[in-house]
Amino acid sequence: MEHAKLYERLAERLSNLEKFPRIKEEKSIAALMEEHGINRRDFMKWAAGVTAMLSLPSTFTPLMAQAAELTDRLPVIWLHMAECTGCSESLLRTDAPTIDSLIFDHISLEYHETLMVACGWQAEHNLESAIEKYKGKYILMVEGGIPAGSSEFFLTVGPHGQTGQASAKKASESAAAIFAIGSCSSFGGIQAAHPNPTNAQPLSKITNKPVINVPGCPPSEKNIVGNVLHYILFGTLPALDAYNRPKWAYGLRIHDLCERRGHFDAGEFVQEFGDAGAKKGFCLYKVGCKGPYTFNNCSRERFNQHTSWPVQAGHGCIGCSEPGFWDNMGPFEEPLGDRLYHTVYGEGADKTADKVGVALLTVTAVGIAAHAAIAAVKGSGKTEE
Ligand code: FSX
Ligand code: SF4
Ligand code: F3S
Repeated sequence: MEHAKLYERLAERLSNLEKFPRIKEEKSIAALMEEHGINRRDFMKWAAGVTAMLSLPSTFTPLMAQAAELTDRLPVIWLHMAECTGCSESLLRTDAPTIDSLIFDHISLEYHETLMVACGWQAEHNLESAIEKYKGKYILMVEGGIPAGSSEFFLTVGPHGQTGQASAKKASESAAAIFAIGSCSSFGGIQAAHPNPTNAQPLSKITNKPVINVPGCPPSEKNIVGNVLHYILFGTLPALDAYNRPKWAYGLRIHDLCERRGHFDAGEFVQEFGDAGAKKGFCLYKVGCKGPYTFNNCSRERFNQHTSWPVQAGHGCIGCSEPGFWDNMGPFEEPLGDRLYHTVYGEGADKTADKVGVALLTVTAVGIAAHAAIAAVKGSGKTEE
């Protein structure tokens, strides 16, 4: 769609949304930001960043700002299954509130076990009434793998002892959009790692409705909030890859935009942690970096307001946004070597990248082969742009 037409369509959607009553009585996002010393200029700068992250033209920045302001029209139900709560922490655990975390405050969060005051019967009642009240309108976010029984280990939630599986299934039925937040909910995660004692499953195996996966252990706050804003703006599913991950966030490999990539291409590797190469910021492939096999935007967006990310901190990517990474990507501090790893776009591309890292080809050959790998990845994507 042409940009002008798309702009018009999105502007119309937002102005319709604006007519809906605010669900929360609390302060506007502008007032919230002012209270935390964030001025309009910072807010617009942030909106421009999110616009670029979602691969939209910069002229869409005012729409993005408006979408953020309208997050209080959106009821959200957030369920916890089997996990470490790292996904929620990713968004909330900041020393100074970021705009992303303030947006999360602003959203009408109808149910979130970590954040809400209610407990026991009251909490269960809140969940039931939110599902009923906002039928067909709420966004469901599920964090955690879902133990699906068939062994003596399973998950129950609340005083009625409802299984997590039943609770996730029920909440999915009336949701307007469903996000699996984190690798546990997207792919099963640590619970589903061998031998998977609770028969933990991804959310997509529990419901028949479409699930947008937002993996990462945890996913960055940017990817969580970006998905909410995308939904407010478009009201439709984003373009997804074969693992139902939004392409705007998971379309490229970590390796493609890594700041150490020049060293990979030049054959300059850290041989062991703390050596001279590590001090010079060389490539971490030989100490286990799985960036060549991992689709995520960490190397571009980083974490904590663009402060840092695993590779910048000196440890390789462990592939935390890939299906089954606990079983497939280990040992985390050793290269995968010659093992073929079946990625989203087929093993061919990764086979090439893998061989490149292991064989330490000449600089030119490395460059060519790596670019061939990227081209192969791009050329064989099987979903629409
Ligand atoms: Fe933890 Fe969330 Fe990992 Fe899982 O993040 S950070 S174990 S993806 O479900 O809490
Ligand atoms: Fe960066 Fe890892 Fe790729 Fe090296 S192997 S360039 S550290 S992503
Ligand atoms: Fe995970 Fe790798 Fe990013 S380990 S956080 S996908 S750098």
